[in-house]
Amino acid sequence: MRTPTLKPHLNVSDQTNTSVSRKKRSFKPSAEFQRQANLGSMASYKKLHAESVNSPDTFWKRMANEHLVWRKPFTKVCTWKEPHAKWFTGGRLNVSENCIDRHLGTARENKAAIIFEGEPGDVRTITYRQLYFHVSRFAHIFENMGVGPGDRVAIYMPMVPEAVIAMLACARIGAVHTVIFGGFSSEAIKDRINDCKAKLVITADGGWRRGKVVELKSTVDRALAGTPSVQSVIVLKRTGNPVTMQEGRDIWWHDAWKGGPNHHKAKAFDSEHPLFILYTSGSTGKPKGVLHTSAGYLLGAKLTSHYVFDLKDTDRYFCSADIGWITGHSYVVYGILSNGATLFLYEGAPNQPEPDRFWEMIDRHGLTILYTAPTAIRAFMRWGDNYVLKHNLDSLRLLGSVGEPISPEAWLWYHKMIGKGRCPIVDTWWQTETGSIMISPMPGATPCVPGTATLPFFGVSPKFVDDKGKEVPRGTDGKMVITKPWPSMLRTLWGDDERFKQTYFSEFPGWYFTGDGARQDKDGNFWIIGRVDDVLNVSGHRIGTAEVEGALATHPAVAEAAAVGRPDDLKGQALVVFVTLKTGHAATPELKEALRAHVGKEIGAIAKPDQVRFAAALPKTRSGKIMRRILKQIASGGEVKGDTSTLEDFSVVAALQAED
Ligand code: 7RM
Repeated sequence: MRTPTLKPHLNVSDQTNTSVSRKKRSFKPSAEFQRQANLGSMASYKKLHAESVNSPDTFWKRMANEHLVWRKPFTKVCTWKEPHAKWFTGGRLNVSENCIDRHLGTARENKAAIIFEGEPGDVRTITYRQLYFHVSRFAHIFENMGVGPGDRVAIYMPMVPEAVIAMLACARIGAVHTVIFGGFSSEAIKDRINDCKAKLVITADGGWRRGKVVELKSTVDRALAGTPSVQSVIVLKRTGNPVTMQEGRDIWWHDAWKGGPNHHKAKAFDSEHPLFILYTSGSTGKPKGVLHTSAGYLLGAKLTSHYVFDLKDTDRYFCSADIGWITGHSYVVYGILSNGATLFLYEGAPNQPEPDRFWEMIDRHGLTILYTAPTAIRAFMRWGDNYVLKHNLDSLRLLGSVGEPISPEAWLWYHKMIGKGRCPIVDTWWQTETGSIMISPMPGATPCVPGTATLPFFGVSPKFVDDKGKEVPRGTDGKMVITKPWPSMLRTLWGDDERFKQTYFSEFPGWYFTGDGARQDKDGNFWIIGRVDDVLNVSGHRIGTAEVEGALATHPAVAEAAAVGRPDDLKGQALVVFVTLKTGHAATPELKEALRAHVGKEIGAIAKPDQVRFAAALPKTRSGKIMRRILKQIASGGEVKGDTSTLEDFSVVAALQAED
């Protein structure tokens, strides 16, 4: 399947063409930051990057030996038979041991691995030693339940330490976790569990979000009505809200916990042993199960955390992403704990009880690094500077951004208001599929220019091409491809290798296609523009328009639906759906609300359309394809421009513009 041509897509989410970015302000790392940095000069960056792309085997061999704990050394660095990569063949290790046991017997043993704060204000600290004990117990519990290497375990949890413990316990016994974001509906859970045939589900009675309990167990119960593979459910008591426990299937976390052994000898697994499946949106209705394996993934997460976050033993690192997303996998769990830093984990919303929650926590816990998303930064800006100014943010030394392009305005606000002009900002570009950060400044080396993710990480070699795969000149927008395999790249899509090839390696044979449009400026900096496929980025969440359309199509009133994005100040993109109704259904405001609720039920609240527009007909080509490009322009309130010659009936467009 070819993605549509570039042009019409690129202008939609282009937040980089602002007056500020034209000024080309550059922020060099301070001498003070450079002195203490894990990588302290452009010369060292250039040297290592050159080595990583020119002699990848030498580079990755050294990095894998320096950064990972091996039980059995690998014999071959990389085997690349497009599109399948194998890294560190012959090697064996245990990912959980690399995140926990390696720190035991060192000065890190009794330091905080996790400082947790619940939304209601409860605080708990878990040392590396204690984390070892918790994970060991659950590794035994899972094994006793009949879960073994390669078995799938679904995790549907709030942001609490037990979620991290569950992930690490899976890794410890070689089980494959699939974390499902707590905002997904029972339908979405069911589809994911059935796709990977999970045996065990780990959930909670609920979690706290904006002062309310998010029910998780009841949502799981509805999903499990249609998931024959699930044998057991472990339920953490978090909120104390009543839940139904099904005899013989469900067991409380604290009951399972009682009397188990405190030590678990981790077995070593092959470098390519599957570590997790993470479902993500693509351009068709069915979510893709991105598969990551052990050694390469862990090395990517570990190394980028070391260099990009400049992680130190003394850091108290806060990432606001949920563990249900790839950011939560790589930069809440694996990259941070494998480096032995202290992870700060927060359960709830940034504006609970007041919009200064993050700043208050940073001050109280003395947090040193904050990694968050542009959509959150835009919300902070909107809530007002006073919430920030009330608190002392002196402990912060580094800031990060991920998930969508950060506008120069938001960058400058983040830099001045939160970083007090003192903290470097790492704007990190990467994807669920890439496993770890691919383009980002090195905070002690790279001059930052607001709006650009700057330069590629080690081993990353991007190119920009036109629709035919021909490289475009510097400064020109192109589709971004990655030309060489890297250790943390996805290995396949679970159960659908064909789709894996089709999605990532068919458009430009030989290269991995990112799905993003981008350009490189004359200084070599990379400006990411946004998706060129039918994937939206709503508040940093990936949503496939086809998924939303598929959900709407199952509503009895809907004849046809088309979902598009429209630029939105707060969310980056807002989701607008155009719907034609079956005869006998009236276009009422109540039906609009019902359709929004229906999408919420089918996918989850994050996919609820911001706007539902009824239409008598949708603009189509003569061959019957919906022309989303035109709908996008209408949704954005703009003129309908560009080629409309393939449009079957122009009056449809006029009618759409007149409506709503
Ligand atoms: C980590 C993550 C991936 C998509 C990606 C981009 C967009 C992510 C940035 C960005 C501009 C960034 N994984 N994206 N980071 N765009 N600058 N720093 O977000 O799989 O959920 O999304 O997100 O379009 O393709 S993801």
